[in-house]
Amino acid sequence: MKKQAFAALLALSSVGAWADGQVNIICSVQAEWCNMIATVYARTTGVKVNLSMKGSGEALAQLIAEKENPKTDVWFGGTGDPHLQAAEQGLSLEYKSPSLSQLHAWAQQQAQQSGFKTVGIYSGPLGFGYNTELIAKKKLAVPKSWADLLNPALKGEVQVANPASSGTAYTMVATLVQLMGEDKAFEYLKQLHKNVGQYSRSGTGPIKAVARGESVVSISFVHDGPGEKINGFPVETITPSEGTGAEIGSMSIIKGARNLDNAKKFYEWALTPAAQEMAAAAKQFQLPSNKGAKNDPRIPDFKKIKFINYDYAKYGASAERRRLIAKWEKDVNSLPR
Ligand code: S7P
Repeated sequence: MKKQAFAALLALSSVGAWADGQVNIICSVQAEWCNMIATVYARTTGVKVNLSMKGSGEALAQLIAEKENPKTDVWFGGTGDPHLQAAEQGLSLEYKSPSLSQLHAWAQQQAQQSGFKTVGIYSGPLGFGYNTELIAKKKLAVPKSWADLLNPALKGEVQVANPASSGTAYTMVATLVQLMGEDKAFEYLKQLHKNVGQYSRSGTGPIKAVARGESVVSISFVHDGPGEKINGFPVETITPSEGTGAEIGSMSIIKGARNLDNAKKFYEWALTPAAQEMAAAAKQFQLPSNKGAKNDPRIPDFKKIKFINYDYAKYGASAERRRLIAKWEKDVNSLPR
């Protein structure tokens, strides 16, 4: 959506002071996108939007904590695996949107796999971000493969989030396990650990650190790169030559939502092409799930990326996530660097 269209949408709205109630949303995409959807939705519908911004891992933790007394109506965005765990743990509500047939197959599959307790709203590939100026200054080669990240010259220069708190980093662990087999993947993670300068709490932290010159390379969703570049930072992205995984960013209605009607209305709106095009307007370049949404040219070209056949059902299961994270803590994170 163009800036002028967004401004016109705001100007058109003349609704009263939250005459139509409220909706409480946990928003797990970046702040600019969260704020844009909240503002446009509130101004065009008269529904007050209470936003709480949290990464996917943290959002799931909050929903578990408030299970007996939910304060959230909709969980918008965030990696798909924790949305599947929320579905499995009875935290989200079954809801079959009449718009499902307008969505790409991967988004519909996410809904079916969860018993219609979540739905795909975007997708994006996992890869690397790198600081072009630091790479040149340190005379390093651009990492093109998972293997390249083990280069001893990158010691302390790789940033990735902690899989225990971040859906992005969990996607990395699950991707490597599927790509290499579990034993080799954990051997790889132990080697990678030597080059990791810091495990951040949130999945978007590493590419921001790279963009600001605090680290050379990040393991990140590559759709988070163009926004940093637009903001003037020297950052590029690449996907690994051996293959990679992708997230199915998802949305769920919370079971026990206090504002259920408004939750369903927001959910329907968020699946429309116009709402999904706001991502690019907010400098976020995930692939929208509605087939009718216009795709910004800065969205990664999925046809040029080598993908693994990511098993969302298996790696979205709570027991598998718990097992892999515990193993990562014990076998990898406990090692000295
Ligand atoms: O909006 C950018 C993005 O990378 O952040 C989302 C997610 O909240 C990341 O969560 P973690 O902090 O738990 O890794 C992604 O879904 C999204 O693409």
